[in-house]
Amino acid sequence: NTTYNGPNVTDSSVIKQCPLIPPNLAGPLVVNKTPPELSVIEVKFTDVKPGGKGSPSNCKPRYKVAIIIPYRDRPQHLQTLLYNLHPMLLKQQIDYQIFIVEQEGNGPFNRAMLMNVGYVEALKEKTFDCFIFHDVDLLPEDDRNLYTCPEQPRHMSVAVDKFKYRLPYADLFGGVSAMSRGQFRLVNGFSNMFWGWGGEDDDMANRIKAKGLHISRYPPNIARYKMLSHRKEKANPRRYEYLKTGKKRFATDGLTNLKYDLIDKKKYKLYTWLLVKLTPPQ
Ligand code: NGS
Repeated sequence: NTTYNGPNVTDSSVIKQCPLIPPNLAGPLVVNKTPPELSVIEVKFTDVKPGGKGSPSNCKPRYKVAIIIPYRDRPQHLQTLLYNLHPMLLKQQIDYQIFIVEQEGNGPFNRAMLMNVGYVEALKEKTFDCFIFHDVDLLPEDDRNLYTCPEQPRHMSVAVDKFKYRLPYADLFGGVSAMSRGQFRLVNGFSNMFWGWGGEDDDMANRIKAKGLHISRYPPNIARYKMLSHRKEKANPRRYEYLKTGKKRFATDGLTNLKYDLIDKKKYKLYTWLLVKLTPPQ
């Protein structure tokens, strides 16, 4: 007469949950701005699985994380980011996948809309818990900056070398930011109205506040990044106007009216690539 007491936790065949704090973090990282060719990186990164996926082999990850990178025409930046990001994410013992969401055509760039697309398309693959929205030109400098699901939306790129490692203003939510699946749905994602540079992240900060959430941050000695240099993009002259009137559109402008065509999708070794044609909202 034996009673079953559930799985034996001392049994080495049962994989345990990963520790809350990953054990092999180093702290400050050596950032490399001159990476080898992509084909060389692909061979070198044996722990990265096709589609740009990684997960720990010896413990059960706590978080399923989609890294969403809005993109167009920055191959050098992409190569550099992938070279620096994958090793850090592998050490963080998360279950992750990198999505490059590329805007088709030469029209004004819509970073926010690409991130909305990334959220929707990533969820077709897996029920990710957490979404990290990541500019292609920002390289993390410390592996204690965990790419995990925050209790509150988390602004990750707190201290950037370009701003002398000081936060330019308190409500900044641009660069790299993290939101849970539920938080992003709650705020209806990003606005689809911001074509050209600027403002879309400030509108998201307003959405976050309007839903009673707040922006959280790691300390600046950890949430550090180097920015790769590039030409300044053309700013959207209407961004202040849209910001001012944003509140009345929070419920109707975002995930709820997102329109796009997925032109192509490929799983490369180091990332999942989505080519997207955006349709401006009516
Ligand atoms: C603000 C922009 C934000 C932008 C931030 C930092 O002025 O979208 O600068 O930009 N807001 C408006 O234009 C209304 S950065 O220098 O990092 O490119 O994120």
